[in-house]
Amino acid sequence: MPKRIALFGGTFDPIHNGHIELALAFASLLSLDRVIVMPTFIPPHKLKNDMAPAVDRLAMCRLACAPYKELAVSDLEINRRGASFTILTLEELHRQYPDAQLFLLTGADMFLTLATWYRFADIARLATLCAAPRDDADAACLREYANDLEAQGARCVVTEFTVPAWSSTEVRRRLQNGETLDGEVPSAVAAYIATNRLYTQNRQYLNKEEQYIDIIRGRLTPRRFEHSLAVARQAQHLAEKYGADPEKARIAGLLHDILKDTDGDSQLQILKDFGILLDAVEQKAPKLWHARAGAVFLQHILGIADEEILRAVRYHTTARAGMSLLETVLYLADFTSDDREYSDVDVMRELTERDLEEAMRYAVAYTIDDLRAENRPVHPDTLACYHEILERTGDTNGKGQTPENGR
Ligand code: DGI
Ligand code: FE
Ligand code: FE
Repeated sequence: MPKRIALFGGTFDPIHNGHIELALAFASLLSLDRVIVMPTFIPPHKLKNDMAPAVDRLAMCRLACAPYKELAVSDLEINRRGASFTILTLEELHRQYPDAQLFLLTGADMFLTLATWYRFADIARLATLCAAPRDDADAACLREYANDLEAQGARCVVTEFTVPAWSSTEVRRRLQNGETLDGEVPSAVAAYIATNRLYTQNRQYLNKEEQYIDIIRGRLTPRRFEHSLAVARQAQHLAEKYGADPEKARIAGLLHDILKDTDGDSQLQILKDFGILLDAVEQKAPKLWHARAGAVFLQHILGIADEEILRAVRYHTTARAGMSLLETVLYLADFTSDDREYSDVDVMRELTERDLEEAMRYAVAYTIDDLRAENRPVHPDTLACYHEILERTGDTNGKGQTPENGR
């Protein structure tokens, strides 16, 4: 039986990292056995049209709290469906855990209104009232207010540390403007929002592609953005020419470098969040991360389910043995797009127009030579790709053409 339990209520629309940080900070500060995250029911007449349905708010809380053993999520208030009076919930918790000491966690804003809450005296009798300031000014305000409450017999905890003022409103605003989230919410929550298209009703895209272009514009430097558009054009062209799906090729081209300008730590974090382990060569080669992490981002955060597109992005840097036509098209489009300028880009373009296999042989040999010249590790997938081409084309005595460096 847990002995020290905190109730953390709120609309959680959506739950964000500030909420999690606050809950974990109190769990450790107060040695809590459990923090119960309790999304409030919102009566239908109070639902604003940018709010997410209760089931989704609940699901996001569950995803966000899943990694932490001290955080639990309750659907008590949502299932009760009446107005979410905190005192009723506290009394219910008191019935369930008669021996436990109860705490009530609130955001700084809410804390400053506590005295006006329905049956405040009973709330104060049942639970210790806790808040964390957002900054120093806030801290002074909260302490003064806490003193007043204590004068009325309440027990209060206002923390010494501050918790940054992240907000659900800001998360919704970003999503409505087509901006991407960047660490404001746990990755699993971002994925859920994307998959279920929450908070984006106000933004009407003509099609997916328009949305993807907005997303990469926000994430990439202007130069990398132009590169992505150029690779999309070239991938579409090659797909039309060689019989791959031009639509998929365009999308893969647009999105292939989606994480190229994201810092390495964030890329590693995305991989970690979704349980992807890097192999030994990948760990030593940060340039390879954007392809793997990019594919994971597309799948889990943008909600792209198409395996062909995901694989094309995943292998666009290393290539691999057994590549599909779409993978080959993207790989070569990345080498031959309009914006590329390395010493023998013209040879590469000419080969790509003539014969995909020859072009792959040249491109992969080029990459391997380049890496060897710089003493960087060559990924086993790249070598496997190269050996497969040599076997297929019957050229087993050496690497065929060995291009110059300079890409
Ligand atoms: O993202 P782009 O610049 O458009 O192109 P890309 O995704 O093909 O990345 C090219 C970089 O990746 C380039 O610096 C070489 C590096 N790279 C490609 N294959 C390997 C590799 N690096 C290592 N260490 N091992 C590889 O097998
Ligand atoms: Fe790339
Ligand atoms: Fe690229």
